[in-house]
Amino acid sequence: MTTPLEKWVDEQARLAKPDKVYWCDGSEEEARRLLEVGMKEEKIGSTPVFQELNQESWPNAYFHRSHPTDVARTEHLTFVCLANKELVGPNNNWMDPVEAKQMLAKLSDGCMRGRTMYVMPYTMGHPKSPYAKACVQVTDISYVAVNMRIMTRMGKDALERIGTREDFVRGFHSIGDLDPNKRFIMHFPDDNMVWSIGSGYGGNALLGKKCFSLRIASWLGYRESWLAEHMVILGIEDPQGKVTYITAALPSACGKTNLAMLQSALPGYKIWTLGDDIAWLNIGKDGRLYAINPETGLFGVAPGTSMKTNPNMLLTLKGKKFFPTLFTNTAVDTDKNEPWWEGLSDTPPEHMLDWQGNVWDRSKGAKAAHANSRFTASIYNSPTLSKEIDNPQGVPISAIIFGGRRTQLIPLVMEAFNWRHGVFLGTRMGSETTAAASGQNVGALRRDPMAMLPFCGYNMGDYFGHWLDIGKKLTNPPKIYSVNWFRVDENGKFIWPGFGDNIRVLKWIIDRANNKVGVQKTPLGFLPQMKDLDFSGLNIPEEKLGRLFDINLSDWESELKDIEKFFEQFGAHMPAEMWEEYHALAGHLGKK
Ligand code: GTP
Ligand code: SPV
Ligand code: MN
Repeated sequence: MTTPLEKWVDEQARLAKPDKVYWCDGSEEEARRLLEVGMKEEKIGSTPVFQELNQESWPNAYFHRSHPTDVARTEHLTFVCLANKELVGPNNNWMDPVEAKQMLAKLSDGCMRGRTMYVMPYTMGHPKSPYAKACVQVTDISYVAVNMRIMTRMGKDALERIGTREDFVRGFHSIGDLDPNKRFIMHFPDDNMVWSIGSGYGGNALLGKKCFSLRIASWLGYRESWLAEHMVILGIEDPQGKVTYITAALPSACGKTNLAMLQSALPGYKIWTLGDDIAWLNIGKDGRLYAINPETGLFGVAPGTSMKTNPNMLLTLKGKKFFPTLFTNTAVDTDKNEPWWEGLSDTPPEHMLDWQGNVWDRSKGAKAAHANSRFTASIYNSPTLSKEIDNPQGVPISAIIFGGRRTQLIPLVMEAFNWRHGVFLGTRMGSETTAAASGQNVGALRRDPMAMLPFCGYNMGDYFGHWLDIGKKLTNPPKIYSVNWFRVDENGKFIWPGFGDNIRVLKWIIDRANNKVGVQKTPLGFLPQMKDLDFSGLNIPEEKLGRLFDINLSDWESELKDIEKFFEQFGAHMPAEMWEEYHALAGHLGKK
């Protein structure tokens, strides 16, 4: 008897017409074979898909260079297709699902000719977790298949979990001809399906990641009473050995991976890593919020990663437990056959190819690695891996952090008055844009509620309402905080040292969560009393640190206008409670 899974795969093969169909088992031996295929047979243009790097200095490392037009998520080509346009909201591009499927079927007809279709059964979440979801993705490039082995739990357990069920999540992926004009990343939440063609890059192609675990999963969570969030999950161990678990939502390229592996600048404190990008949050029987990381890998920003900023990440990249580690669009040191990116070392190597494969000429001043160049490494290689990583129930969360990249205005840290006010802090988040998405003016301020603007698979007004509903169901909710590592001084320099010193802020947060310290009440929220922040050993004048908490009323005037304009887009979908919070804040700041 043919199972629904086999039937679906067969339909995809009949449409895409690959030369071969290959079912992946997710094993190491298979990954080694696929890397060989990527080095010897498959190409992007004339470049082999993979290149082996120096196995002595960078064990298990392989390099991939993508098409130069295909180096980041493409939000303008990303669509959510529900029959009712109103449901997807102004935060998503919309196309009618029938029309979208017709268009995609035409583009996909024969798109895998001459190629292999890799079939990848996988789960997001531990296969034993009640919160995990069983999925399958097909793709026509070894790069995606090897990445998915690192990022998800692929193979037998997933096949068993799917069995003869119909409700598995379907992902169709083809690089097509990599023509940006024929590139679409389309979501069909009512069919549990993602259809992506024309891109081989990260969030566009590894469909278990943003496409399923956030856009489709947020929609599932809305209907099933849970949350799918763009959040890191970590445990903070204090000097007494007590571990407090928190999550933090920060927009793309704003510090999640760094936070997840932070090397504490305060003696006695230690960070345990559970996830660096996505958290699924469920309400436990005890009325607390529990987090699981649906992923198993770290697809992180390379530039800026070094032994100084993030030593645990570098140790993870050189870890040998789980094979392999991939580098995408970094530069390559041609003398040593090693990956390199800005920030890895103070002086760039003598001879390099830049991310496009051209000889790098330092006199031209251009960056050698792409600003959104990335590594893919298994979380199991992390020296800070939490022992709770495979706990099917997840970990209980004591605090939720919302943060953004704001050079002005937003204080270093602040606590919400209560859950509802905390949700408001999330909804009014803004961040200066980064290179993680293409086609944007990097550095421009955009509102990015809960760091989910590009990833919420339905109307964000309804999503805010959903957050409020979840709060009502939690008898023991986490406290909510806002943070900002990125405030600058008059010379445009970051005031806060960040990275390992962020533990000082986390310490205050867990001290609050454990009711050890008080606060000062301000119109914005609860701010720390300076005496409770451990700044010991920091070589920064008190006066300068104080500026991290300045409230500048005239800056807030334009901020409030911008928030109002943003909220208005959601019309009747915007919860009244959020407008009440808005007016309360405007009133406190003396604005209308
Ligand atoms: P995505 O993978 O795109 O979701 O990004 P992310 O949120 O995981 O960001 P990541 O930790 O990779 O950091 C992105 C950039 O921010 C890197 O260039 C880091 O060096 C920089 N960064 C991270 N933490 C800090 C910090 O505390 N202070 C400053 N100034 N920069 C930081
Ligand atoms: C992000 O942009 O938030 C990422 C990278 O984590 S991607 O997988 O491309 O979404
Ligand atoms: Mn991310």
